[in-house]
Amino acid sequence: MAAEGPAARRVQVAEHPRLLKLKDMFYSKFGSMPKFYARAPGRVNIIGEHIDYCGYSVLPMAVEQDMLIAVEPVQTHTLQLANTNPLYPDFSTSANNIDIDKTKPLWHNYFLCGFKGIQEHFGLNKLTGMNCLVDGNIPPGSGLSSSSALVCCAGLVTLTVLGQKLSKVELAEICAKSERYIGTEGGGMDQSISFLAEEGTAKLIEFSPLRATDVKLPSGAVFVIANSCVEMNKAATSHFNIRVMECRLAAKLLAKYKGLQWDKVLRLEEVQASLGIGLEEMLLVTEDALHSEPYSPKEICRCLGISMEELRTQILSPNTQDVLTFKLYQRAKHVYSEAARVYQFKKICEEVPDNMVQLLGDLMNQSHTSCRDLYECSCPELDQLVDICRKFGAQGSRLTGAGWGGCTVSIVPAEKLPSFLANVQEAYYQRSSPREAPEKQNLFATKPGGGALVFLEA
Ligand code: ADP
Ligand code: NG1
Repeated sequence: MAAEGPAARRVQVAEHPRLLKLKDMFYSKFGSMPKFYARAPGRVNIIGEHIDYCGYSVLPMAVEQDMLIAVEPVQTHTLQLANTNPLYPDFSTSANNIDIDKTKPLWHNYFLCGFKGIQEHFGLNKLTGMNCLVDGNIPPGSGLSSSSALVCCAGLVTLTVLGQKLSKVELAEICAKSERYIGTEGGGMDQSISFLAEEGTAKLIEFSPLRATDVKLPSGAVFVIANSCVEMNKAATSHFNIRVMECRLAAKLLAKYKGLQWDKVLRLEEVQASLGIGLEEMLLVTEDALHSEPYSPKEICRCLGISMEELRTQILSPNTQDVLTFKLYQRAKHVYSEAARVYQFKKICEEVPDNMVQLLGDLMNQSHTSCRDLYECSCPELDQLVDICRKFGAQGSRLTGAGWGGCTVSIVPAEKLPSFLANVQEAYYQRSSPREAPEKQNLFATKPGGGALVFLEA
């Protein structure tokens, strides 16, 4: 059963200041009027970090911040992209010859990922051109998925211009796959929540097959996002892909240890599914099968009985082929324990115990510890921010998204919110070292927002 595609909503542009501004800028830029607008939101991942690409469920919600694009289809086969932010230069290319340069994650390449994904899905080689003006307000490189929001919005724009229909699940799957053209081997969390989000509810996102289930968050608490102000572009470094490869190698070694057909195995979840055992038991298997000292490529080849060439070309991604050590034990321990925390979080939300906020906070704190110590995807600024958030009233606080910078998410009892915001503002943004971006964008309470949409002028 395919769910409906993203809704098209009729709006009076004059009543929406951001749309009106975009429309005016579009006219100044292209000398014509946009025919429609599309938006796709960013997200905050509440719990379940770095486990989507291992096949495990995650628990994000969409945020209000989004990518908004004004669009005019044109008869030429030229794709013209402009951005309201002067940091992102204009770009133009033939719509029939999309080339995505993996060596430089320039902003327009994210648009091209979504564009190409839809083009390929329908097997089209002569695409109509379009003029697009992009306006985004998700802080970039901050773990709130600005990149995926852009890929998803571009995918939705392309689908709309083609006059085709796809379900939200199909769109999410296409965009998850096509964002990998940028070079990062991400899971599908960001694209899934961008399309499948619904206002007022977080979602448990499960994979293979992709599906989303409502998770009702506690009414007595607020989720607060705080930006460490350390920006980190996933595609410009190899941190992210190294983790994906470490998980892949750990899955293969665990599968081999358990006598499974390891060469077909890519994800840690597949090992668990093949063994038919629980996550607790997988942690014990990990302790038996792997050692905590880092593995050299040579040792991995010996364990798997493959050549260095096979390891490099058949298992590793292009930007991880020269990595000297892989930490398999620590990464697998993080993944199996984090996957268990996601289910515990959902169960607590369903059972609504009296000390719910405290229990959820404890899980978020454990998640941060695991990200910091086992997965090593935190950084000193994130650790400092998490400590400050806890000190001023958060029941739990953790990094969110890929890490190595970006944002934290904290669960704060509703009555403590005003003092929490004032104190964290003082302690992190003013006292330690004055951070530049305006206060509202750095520290804000957030609620589950809605998913991607097309707007037509009424
Ligand atoms: P994240 O998805 O966590 O925000 P990424 O490093 O994956 O971080 O993606 C950030 C990149 O997305 C930016 O470097 C930029 O290329 C692109 N991007 C983000 N916001 C915008 C925007 N408003 N307009 C154009 N490109 C954007
Ligand atoms: P962000 O926070 O957008 O960099 C990345 C991945 C997710 C997930 C998280 C970590 C992409 C597009 N996104 O998100 O799939 O693995 O890291 O949980 O690669």
